[in-house]
Amino acid sequence: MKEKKTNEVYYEGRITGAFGAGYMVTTDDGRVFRCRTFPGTQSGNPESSLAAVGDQVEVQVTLSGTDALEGIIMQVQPRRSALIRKRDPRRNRSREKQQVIAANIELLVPVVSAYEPPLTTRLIDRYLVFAESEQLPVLLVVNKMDLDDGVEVRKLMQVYHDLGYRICYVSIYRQSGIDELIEALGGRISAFSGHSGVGKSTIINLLTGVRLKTSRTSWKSGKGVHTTSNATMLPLPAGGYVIDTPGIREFSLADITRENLRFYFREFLQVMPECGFSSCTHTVEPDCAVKTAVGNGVIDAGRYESYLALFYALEDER
Ligand SMILES: Nc1nc2c(ncn2[C@@H]2O[C@H](COP(=O)(O)OP(=O)(O)OP(=O)(O)O)[C@@H](O)[C@H]2O)c(=O)[nH]1
Ligand SMILES: [Mg+2]
Ligand SMILES: [Zn+2]
Repeated sequence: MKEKKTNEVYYEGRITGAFGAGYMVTTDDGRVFRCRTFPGTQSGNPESSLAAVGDQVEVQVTLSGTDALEGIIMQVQPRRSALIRKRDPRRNRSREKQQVIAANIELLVPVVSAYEPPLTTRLIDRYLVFAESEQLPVLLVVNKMDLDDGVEVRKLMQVYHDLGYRICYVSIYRQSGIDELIEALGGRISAFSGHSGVGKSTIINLLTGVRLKTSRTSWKSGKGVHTTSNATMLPLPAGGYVIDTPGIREFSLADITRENLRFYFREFLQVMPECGFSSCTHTVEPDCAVKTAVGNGVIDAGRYESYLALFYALEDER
């Protein structure tokens, strides 16, 4: 019997896939390892998921003659940003409060569709609040423009355009708006998120040439059945990555309170100083400049309704 000579090698890499208990780690020079965590894995993010797609990690690989494909995650670096889903306390077997869906993303891409499922601005506002609170750039994508003449949808989206958010209108069926989308992603690490059935996986398949599972009917069940169940990070031909996240129904606004919510509606910032009370919540107070601006049409009424809905919901989310 030949004596095996083993030696340990360490690599820096990024988690590019999460599958049950295992992770795929891709190093900067393109090596790919199947990895797992172990009780001694050092976390830079206590109280949160130990490892998630997008995490920067150090892995230990034991070389034993042939090229090794498996490794152990020794250390997870602190996250610069995180998309989080709140745990269902009834199903939460681990003690972590927050489940990280994707880490270190540089661009949040909320995807909506013109129809099927119908476009709801309330969800867009929720994403925007999250992005503003994390100081994360946003790109809004409206898919399935083939199902609409575009007039109504563009009218609904005009408010976001006026607020300075970039919007890409695409149709995968017609292959329209794709070049503009690729340009807008700009080599960054982007997280696509949105209701089930809006076409996230279909868009990502087209951008990356990878075949993610898509579904014809998932949104119709209305039960949050998602075709995509694990976050996957895929390289874009022109640089950067896209993360296909499961359609997020309960997007956690963990760091947002009734007190700071007002700062995440960017159009409130200019008028807020004119409110009668410096601590004005823009809900029931008299002499409120935000409410006046809504009355004048300076602030969009739908946006203000989203503010109120979030304001009153925040208490319950704690
Ligand atoms: N009409 C039309 N349908 C589209 C377009 N893009 C995607 N679809 C369809 O929309 C359905 C859902 O697409 P998916 O890519 O699975 O949606 P998803 O957002 O990934 O859904 P989950 O993984 O469940 O979150 C599929 O039947 C697609 O073929 C489009 O541009 N136009
Ligand atoms: Mg999908
Ligand atoms: Zn006010």
